[in-house]
Amino acid sequence: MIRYLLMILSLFAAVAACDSGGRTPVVATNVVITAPAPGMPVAAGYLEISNHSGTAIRITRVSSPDYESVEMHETVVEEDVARMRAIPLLEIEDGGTVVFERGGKHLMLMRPIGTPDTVTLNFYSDEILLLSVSAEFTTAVD
Ligand SMILES: [Cu+2]
Repeated sequence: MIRYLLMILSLFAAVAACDSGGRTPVVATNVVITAPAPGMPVAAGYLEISNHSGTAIRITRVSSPDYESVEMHETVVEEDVARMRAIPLLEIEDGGTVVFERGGKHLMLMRPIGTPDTVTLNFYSDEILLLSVSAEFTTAVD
């Protein structure tokens, strides 16, 4: 059995281009960052992103001050073989939610900078910061 302990230190959303009246335009929930396996320079991130901005948003880039590189990936099964594919651009319609989860879309965090125990993820639409999320690593226990 695998048990995941999650502690979200802080969770906040930056202001998107067309915020009106104090409603949070882009919201992240269920943020999970899995601790990397020993000796592996890669961690995975899962979360749900909901768009309440009043217009479609396009996530074009994800970055982190704690990792040299963050990519959006999707696991697809082709001829019974699971493969990962990079997602160059992710559009979320107004009112829509995109789910990053095990076996589906996920974030790959590559090459840690130092030894982070809290990870911040920044989601951009070109140069506009849509969402910033910070979470501790989960601890996976077999
Ligand atoms: Cu991947």
